[in-house]
Amino acid sequence: MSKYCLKENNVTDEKLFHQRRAIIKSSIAFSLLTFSNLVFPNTKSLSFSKDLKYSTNEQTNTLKQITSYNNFYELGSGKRDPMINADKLNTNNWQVTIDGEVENKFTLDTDDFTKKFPLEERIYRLRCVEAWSMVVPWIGFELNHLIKLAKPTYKAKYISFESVYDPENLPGQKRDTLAWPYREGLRLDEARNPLTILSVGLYGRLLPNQNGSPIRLIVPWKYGFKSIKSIKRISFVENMPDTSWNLEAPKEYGFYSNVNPYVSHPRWSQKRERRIGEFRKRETLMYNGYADNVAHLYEGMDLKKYF
Ligand SMILES: Nc1nc2c(c(=O)[nH]1)N[C@H]1C(S)=C(S)[C@@H](COP(=O)(O)O)O[C@H]1N2
Ligand SMILES: [Mo]
Repeated sequence: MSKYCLKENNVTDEKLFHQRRAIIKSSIAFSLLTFSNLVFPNTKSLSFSKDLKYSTNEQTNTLKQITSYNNFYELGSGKRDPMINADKLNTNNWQVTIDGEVENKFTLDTDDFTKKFPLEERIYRLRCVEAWSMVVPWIGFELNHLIKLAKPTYKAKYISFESVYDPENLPGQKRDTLAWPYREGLRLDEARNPLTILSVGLYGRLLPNQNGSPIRLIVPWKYGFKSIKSIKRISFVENMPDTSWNLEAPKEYGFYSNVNPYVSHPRWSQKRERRIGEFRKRETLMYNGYADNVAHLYEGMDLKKYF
């Protein structure tokens, strides 16, 4: 299971993965199966193709690590709270509104993005991506697919994202720990970069609630908080949008939030990081190791000023 994305391992297809799991009769395999049924209450599996071009070859984190150590302030501010409170997120009749400076405004409902996304072709890709101290086999599609459908007008310079707002059910939203709903933003060219994906699943199944069900962003070269979960609205806008963490602590969290070991957070160095499940810290790489793909987006910018 943890070798899900290794290039030399050809058993990465979801069906083979499940068949193989079914025939391994060890107790470890059994407990994995039970655990996976617990975190994927919705047993619907997704069809997708592998995308090795944008996948890391590194060992993936386990399902248990990926689903029990999370940040999702709507479900509480402790790392285990999102798992404990996962059932408080109601994803029934979910709709995502796409609006703002676009020729085509539209809404997507869960079925649209889990089985018949309007492109009417299978666009789901499996990508192993290192982001926020874990390597996760995400299943998703490039945000650029959706941008092409929406057809931004010449005025659209940024995209603003909003998460679910449901203070009656979400324990974290009963207090104003953050400006709710959770908000994030990207410059349009960052959003169009092929590394930027909307994810709907991991390890072959729909996303567990604590990981941002039913749809969340993954921006691998930025700090974790840019990867907004449980998205309800995607708006194309002319001006740089507000983001929840920037509103909360503007000196600590800027709009760009590119992983950058040379620019410290005011309260801590960002030179080293710990991968979940590892003891030794690693050196943090510029743009989280994706410099070849994204450095051109920031050419000529003062990265200390635009942090
Ligand atoms: N809506 C929402 N999205 C969110 C957050 C949040 O609190 N609310 N936390 C962010 C932070 S700080 C991180 S590190 C990542 C964590 O994603 P993961 O739990 O799937 O690893 O989600 C990001 N997206
Ligand atoms: Mo984070």
